[in-house]
Amino acid sequence: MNAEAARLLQELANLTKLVEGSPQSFKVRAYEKAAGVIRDLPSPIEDMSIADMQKLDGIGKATASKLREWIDTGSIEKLDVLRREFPAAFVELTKIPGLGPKTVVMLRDVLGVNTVDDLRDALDEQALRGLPGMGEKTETKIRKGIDRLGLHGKDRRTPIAVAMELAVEFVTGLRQLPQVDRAMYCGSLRRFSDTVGDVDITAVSQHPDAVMDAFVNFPAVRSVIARGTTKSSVLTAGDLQVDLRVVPEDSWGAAILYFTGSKAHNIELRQRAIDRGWTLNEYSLADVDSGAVIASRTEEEIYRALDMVLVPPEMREGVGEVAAAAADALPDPLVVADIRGDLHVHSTWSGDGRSSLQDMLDAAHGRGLSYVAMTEHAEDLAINGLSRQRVLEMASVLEELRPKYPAMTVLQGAELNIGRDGSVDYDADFLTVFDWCVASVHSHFDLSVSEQTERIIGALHNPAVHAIGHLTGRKIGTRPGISLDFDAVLDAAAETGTALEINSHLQRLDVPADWLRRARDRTDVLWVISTDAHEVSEFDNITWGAAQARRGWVPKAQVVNTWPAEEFLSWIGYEP
Ligand code: DGT
Ligand code: CA
Ligand code: CA
Ligand code: ZN
Repeated sequence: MNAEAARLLQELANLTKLVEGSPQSFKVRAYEKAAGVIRDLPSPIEDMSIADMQKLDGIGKATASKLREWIDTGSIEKLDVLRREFPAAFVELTKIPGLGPKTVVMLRDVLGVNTVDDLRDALDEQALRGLPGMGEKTETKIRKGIDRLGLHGKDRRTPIAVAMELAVEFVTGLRQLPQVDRAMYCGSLRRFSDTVGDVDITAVSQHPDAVMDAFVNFPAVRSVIARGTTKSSVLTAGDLQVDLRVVPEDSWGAAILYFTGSKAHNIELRQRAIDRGWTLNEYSLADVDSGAVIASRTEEEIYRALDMVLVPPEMREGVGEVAAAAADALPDPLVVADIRGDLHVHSTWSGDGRSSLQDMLDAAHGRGLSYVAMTEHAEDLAINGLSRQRVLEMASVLEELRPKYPAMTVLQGAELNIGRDGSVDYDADFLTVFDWCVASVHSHFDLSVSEQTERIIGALHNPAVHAIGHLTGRKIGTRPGISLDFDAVLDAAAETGTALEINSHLQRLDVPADWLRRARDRTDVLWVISTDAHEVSEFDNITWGAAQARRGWVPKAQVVNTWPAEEFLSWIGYEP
């Protein structure tokens, strides 16, 4: 319930931005803050009275009574009114970079633009350029934004971060039902695509009817598209479709294999079955003539029968994995347990960190990491970077903390900002204070390909820089990444020995998987998988970083933080 309540508050915040014409108004910030509080709340919100809620830091009376209204009645009148005023198709417009709430409301009032498709029409008619503050350049920028976000019509897809949260909630809810023996999300989400068209859940139960009853009544369900005994589909807020299929225990392996896809992967598997006189469908791998089942209960058995090693779900894209699995030539799949250090971590020393330095180190230690780099933001990030003075203060704090962690090497790092010209913070002399530096793009997202490429190559050549953080700077579904000549970046990374980060945040997953795959034969490039954690719970994001690396066919040996401490520390020239 808390996750759903937090989403409703966030939706209230988003719609209020449109009413107030500003993303920064007091009300908007209050809703956003409350959403964050509810999301992290350990106890169920439905057990709290209005008075209890108001005792939470960040929840005022108005928000508390809206939450109570939702718990008691299942809806919030204020939200319903706003949804009528600003339908989902209209709200979509606010996701286009450069279009603020004021502008989209103006476009609606002046040009009758209600949807992204309307906006495309208006652009085609050059209707925007006469409006205040708009010209030909703005039109081009907006058009590019629409194309790159894939926001139009049937192509509309949901970012993995949004879909994952919902899918996990559904799967957890299903597993808690006494009638459910197994449940798992499949489809593009299990393959770890950046965006998904819908969520496909497969479950095993002896009582499918009871399962469907519970499913269509889950808190996140906004409306029911179809309700059957073995298959149902629902829509959640934000119009994400979730399909649930209940299958017999005997078919579990065949079913999750089939519904995980991809279609291209399934077609190649089916061909291997046909070559052997068999059929493969969502029920089983079976002999064509006798109908005898050859394998069906687990994916492993099916792959084995087809003379293949198991293909990790993230690799099932029909890009050569079937041939590789038949030749046992897949890269050894990288798993979380392979990762021995985290080299991009923030604490409250950075203005946007949410856990203290000591809590972050305790958590890293508790996870059994053998090295960790505290990479606080650097001085050029005006709002929350560390001044030189603060860096030196932190050095002595770290010195005091180190003896607490005999089994873990604590590095003083920095997340440097790559300037427009490829330069970074501080100066060459001062940078020697740091044991490990990540350099990332946090500004100037709109430069040309050649400018961006040169900028990154400049940072790669900086002797203080060990790794480039979140290479493209994309936020999936909200901000396109910078344009780069990736091959030139790979060449420079190889030449300088600077690693490229795979950022584990679900909103980032940066370097993108298709780029990683493009680099899969580059044995000369080094990678580092980092959480970029800003609070203790975000160390868990390493699960996503490992999945991203599998999806990108990244060879384990080239990932520097899978190396034992001694090897890694000698690579960076660290002397305690
Ligand atoms: P999405 O939802 O567009 O992000 O991508 P998927 O891969 O999740 O596709 P979806 O939801 O249409 O179907 C789920 C899986 O069902 C898909 O990955 C493969 C499997 N499948 C097997 N055969 C077929 C087929 O003939 N048509 C479709 N649509 N899916 C199939
Ligand atoms: Ca799907
Ligand atoms: Ca589907
Ligand atoms: Zn960071």
